[in-house]
Order: sequence, then structure tokens, then C-alpha cells
Amino acid sequence: MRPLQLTLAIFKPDVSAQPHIVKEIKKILLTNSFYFVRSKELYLPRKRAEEFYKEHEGRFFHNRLVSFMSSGEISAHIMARDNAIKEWRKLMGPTKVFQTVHSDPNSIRGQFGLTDTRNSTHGSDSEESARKEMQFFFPEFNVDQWYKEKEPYFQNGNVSFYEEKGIHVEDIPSAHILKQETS
Ligand code: 3AN
Repeated sequence: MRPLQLTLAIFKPDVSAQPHIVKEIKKILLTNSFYFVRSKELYLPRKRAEEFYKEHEGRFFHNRLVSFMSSGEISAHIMARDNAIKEWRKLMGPTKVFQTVHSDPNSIRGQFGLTDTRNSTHGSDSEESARKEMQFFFPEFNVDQWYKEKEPYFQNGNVSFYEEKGIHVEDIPSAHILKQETS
């Protein structure tokens, strides 16, 4: 079996301001076999938003985009799944909401997007950008170590979802816990 793929998902300020939509999107991810590996809520200062969207510098929507992304709380999530990058982008739907509401009404952007800028969610578009983006939001997260130590638990479904933290954690065999407790 091929290893699970990691991607970075962001719930943008339009979504984060609406807890019932956050809940709905999390449900969509969980029912589509995504694992939450790490999650955090944060405010992105304007400078950091400019850095994150550096590739769009000079585009007509750039200022609007960075103002929006630093206008309120967001949440960032490291997600794992087979083919996670493509599957998450498929669930999100195309970028431009005004078209997506017609072309892909059941997608996340089709259902919850407000405008082409305020389009609910972000998803990395390649393995290279996923790595960069995970590093941007989770500098403490070591991708290679995760693949070595944790991926097999996720691959085999030996993980449980902890509501409180909003992430999946590996099921540690009791023998292992016993060993930890007695050593
Ligand atoms: P995606 O998020 O679908 O990968 P990108 O990377 O082309 O799309 O654009 C990044 C973000 O810039 C989009 N999520 C959206 O918020 C904003 N954006 C892109 N194109 C437009 C546009 N034509 N008008 C307004 N905002 C846009």
C-alpha cells in the first residue's frame, strides 16, 4: 500500500466566524476518510499573510486576499489520507465561488463560499507546497519523523479521533503503556 499523503487545509476567516460551518466542514472531512494530524486556531498577521501568498504578489486580488486572511481567526490543519492533496481540493471545489455555485454546488466552496476571495478554505496544490505550507503553520511538526513513527498507525486505521483536541491520535497498545508505566 502506498503511504498516506499529507496536505495543509485552512479554514479561512469567513468560515471560522461561523462555528456551525466549521463543524459541517470537519464532518465532510471525517466522512471522506481524512485524518486530522494537527490542528490550530490562530490569527495571521498581515505580514505573515503576505508571506504565505507571496506567489500572488502583483495580482489584482492580492491586497484584498491578504487583508481578508488577516481580518479574523483562521484554523490550519495537517490532514492525512490516500491522495489527500487532490481529494481535499476536489471536496473544496474550484477557486471562483461565483462560478462554482453553478458548476459544483455541492462542493465546500459551492455551499459555503461567499465571494471569489472569501472562498471558505485553502488546500495545498502539490507535495512541494504542502511541505512548505505545513512548515509555515507548524514549524514544530517533523514530516519525516511522522512518516517514520506515526504513519503506519494511520495507514492501518489504528487511531482515534479526540474531539477535545480535534485531532486523531494513534491507539497505543496497552502492553506499550504498561511498559512505559513500569520503566
Ligand atoms: P486556490 O485557493 O483554489 O488554490 P489560488 O491559489 O489561485 O486558488 O488563489 C489563492 C486565493 O486567492 C484563493 N483561494 C482566493 O481566495 C484568492 N483568489 C484567487 N483568484 C481570485 C480572483 N480571481 N478573485 C478574487 N480572489 C481570488
